[in-house]
This record gives sequence, C-alpha cells and structure tokens, in this order.
Amino acid sequence: MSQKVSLDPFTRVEGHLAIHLDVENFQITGAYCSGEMYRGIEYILKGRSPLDAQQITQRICGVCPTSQGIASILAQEEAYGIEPTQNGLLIRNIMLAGNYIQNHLTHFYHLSALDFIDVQGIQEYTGSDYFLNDLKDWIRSEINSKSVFPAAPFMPRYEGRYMQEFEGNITVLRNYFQALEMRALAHQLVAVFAGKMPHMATIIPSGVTEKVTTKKIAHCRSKLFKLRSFIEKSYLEDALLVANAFPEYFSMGKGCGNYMTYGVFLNLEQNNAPLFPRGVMLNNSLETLDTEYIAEEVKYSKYTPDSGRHKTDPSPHKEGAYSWIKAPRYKGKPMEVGPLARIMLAYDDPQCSEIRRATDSMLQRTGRSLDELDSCLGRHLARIIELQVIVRHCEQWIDQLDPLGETAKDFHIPNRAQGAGLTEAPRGALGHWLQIEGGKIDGYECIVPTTWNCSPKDNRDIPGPVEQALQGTTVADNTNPLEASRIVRAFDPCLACAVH
Ligand code: NFE
Repeated sequence: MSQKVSLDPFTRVEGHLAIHLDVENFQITGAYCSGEMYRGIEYILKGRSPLDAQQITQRICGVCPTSQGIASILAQEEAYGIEPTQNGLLIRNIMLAGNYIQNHLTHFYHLSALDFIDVQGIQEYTGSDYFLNDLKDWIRSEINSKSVFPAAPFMPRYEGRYMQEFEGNITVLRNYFQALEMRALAHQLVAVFAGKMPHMATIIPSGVTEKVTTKKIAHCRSKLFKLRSFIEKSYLEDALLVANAFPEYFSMGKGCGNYMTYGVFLNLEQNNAPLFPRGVMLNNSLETLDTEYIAEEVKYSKYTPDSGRHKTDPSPHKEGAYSWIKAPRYKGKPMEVGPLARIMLAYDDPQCSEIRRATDSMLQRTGRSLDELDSCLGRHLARIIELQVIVRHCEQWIDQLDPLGETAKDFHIPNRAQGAGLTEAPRGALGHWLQIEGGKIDGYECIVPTTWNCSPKDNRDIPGPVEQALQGTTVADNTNPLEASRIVRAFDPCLACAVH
C-alpha cells in the first residue's frame, strides 16, 4: 500500500520548499514539489521608472542577485537600443564569476556536504588533531545542552549511510569552515566593482558607475588567486571524495533529459560569443533557442486558470493546486536548467573545447560516462567542471580591464519600448522581459531557474524535472528519506527565486 512521506520544510535550501512523496514497497511512485510562499515582485515594479528594475529585482534573492540585476540591465539595454562598454561587459563577467564561486561553494559545503559526511560519527575517532578535538568538544557540549536544535546545522539529520573514511570526513569538515571564509572572499570580489554585496549598488545600463583603477584590478587579482587555489585543490578533491564514496548516486536522480541554456559570460575575443553557449537539447537533439516557445502552465499552481506566462493572478485555495510555482515548459516539455544543462549544451559545441576537456578530465577521474552525469552526483560534478573553466577566464577578464576606458555611457529611456534580458544564473536559465509605456514600467516578467527545475505537474499532468528525478527512487527507510533529500538538494533549489 502506498504511504505518504513528506520532507517539509525541506531544509538547507533557500526559501520555502516542501517535497511530498508517495512511497510503495520502498519505491517512490509519485513526487510533488511544492513552493510554499507567494511574493509578487513583478507587481511592485509596475508604474516605476525602468531604472528601479535592476535594484528591485536583485531583492528577489540574496543568493543570485548578481544574475537578477544583470538580466534586468540586459532587458533595459535592448529596450534603450544601447550596447555595454567594454569595461562594463568585463566587469559584469567578473561580478558573475564571483557570484558563481560564492554560490557553488555554499551549495557544496554548507547546503549539501552534510548529506554525505558523518559529523556524528567523528565522535568515535581518536587522535591529537586540534581541529578534531575542538569539534568533538563542541558537539558533545551541544548535545548535553538544553538547546532545541543541538549541534545545528549538523544535527538533526536523516539517518542512513554516511561517509565512512575518517580522513574523508575530517578533510571535508575542515574545508566546510574554510569555505565560509572563501564565500566572504567571493562576495568581496564582486563588491570591488559592485560597491557592496549581496545587492550591487553600481550597475546601470551600459556598465557600472565605478571607475577601473589599477588598485581595483590588484584587489580582484589577489582575491581570485586565493579562490582559484581553494577551488582547484579543496573543492575538486572533496567532491571526488564524495563521488568515490557514493558511486550509487551516479545512477540515482536521472532527470527529464531535456536541457535549456540562455548563454553566459560574453567573450570579448570571440565577438562577444558566450563562453557557455545558448541552446536547447530536446529529445536528445540540439535546437536553436526560440523564447516564443516558452509557456507557463498553471493547472496545479495556485493561480487563476487564465494566468500563465504573461499573467499572475493568485488563487490560494484553488482546487487540486499544490504549489505557488508555475510550470514553465518549452514546446510543451519540462526542461532541466543549471550547471548540468550548461555542460551538456557545451560538450558537443566545437567552440567549447575547453569545457569539453574539463568534462572529460572529470569523467576520467571518476571513471564515469557523459550519460552518468545525468544523476544526483553528476549535478554536483557539473558545478566543479564549470567553476574550473570560469576561474581561468576570470583571470583574463581582470587582465583585460582598461583603467583609461569608460565604464558607462549616456542613454535615453524611450517613451515606449520593450526588451528581453537572457542570462544564466548559477542555477540556470534566467529571463527578464520588460515593457515600457510612457517612460514607466508597464509590464515586467521574470522566469527563473528554480521555476523550471522545481515546477509542479503541467497541464498534461507531466511532472517537473525534480519530480521526475525522484520518481522510481528506492528509499531504504520511509522515516529517513535521505535518498530523496540528496537528489533534490543536488538541483540547488531556490524558492525565493522560483516564486518571486
Ligand atoms: Ni535565488 Fe537564482 C539562481 C535565479 S534560482 S538563486 O541561481 O535566477 O531560481
């Protein structure tokens, strides 16, 4: 008989997510991905100056504000008919790179690693290591305390098989703390030209209000140097430790198999072609992206039946609806977006040989095939593959900055115009669409990565990508659905974005 299992609230993700499962004979037969809050940021924008958009849309989220702000700027540049300055374009790449680094380190160490490393078990270990002794003392005192959640965020946790090697657990835990400092450093890298973080103060259509100076270039170089070293040594090796300790997760969490990317990190040397290309992989064949094929369906979403891509009319008590997330579809199909999609779209592109080499190297070190990346652990590895490529290019972008060049230029806001801003946030394809009437915002629409990945079923009852990844998974213990938690977290969901 089918049993209901809920992961609610789903912790260690951004925002309010609940996952409800039907489990029969220890196998997931149905999955329901539910966004549990409504916000309405697009409504707030209506009637305002278009120049407010890059600031207000950054408030959609504290994790990917860089991408939200830049998507808004791209939409405005198209509407105003202007191009960014060369410095402005490079600075955008550097700010995005800093945000990707911050995001991927946070995701691996602070959101996901606790699904794999054994914090509780280290109490059994003996040794004269100061770090280990301090950690054991702290956990012991927490457990003996009257705290409601002793040893949070390490405990409570779902019980199951965690990493068994002593060295592996200690290394990843040590780097968990080191990664907190790296996160701060990555934020500081963005803030060199953004003024502050997490919300950038300086971005405007055409570039930024900051000037390029040799001092700022030196700041960027020194921060990136430390970050690159941590990524190439600790992050890469720690992810390989987890990959080797949990090989079964290369055959768990297979997604919908369709991928979509909008392209990101424009390359000055290559005629502004994106480092990660734009495209669609639908039913195993590559297609050119046409955003006219994007629709948002609402049969199971808490919006009126006439809501959709251009209309968002809340209906909190709608019969049968189980999520505040809409169901975006491309040509009627669910699409996975994010690091795995970026790797899949780049792999066979002749312009992306560097990404292919980085991917092949990872496949060789893990003894896996490209197809096996479509899995829980494959999604983790995709983040490291792309970060290795991004940090190498970021060094070049910093070197190309010109202290004598302008960082912004004049522009005029037209009375009536429209524009689309398409980019890639750390979690995937991000689009902003802007309409201007009478010099003010008349319509604003955002379709963001987690809306694609965590969508509920669509009008044809086809589940979303995360729901499909859960389907068929074997759960060892219904009261400890650790497998489901690992699979969902590998997508790095952000509900603040998904229901903006
Ligand atoms: Ni709130 Fe975001 C990213 C965007 S996810 S984190 O990355 O856009 O939907």
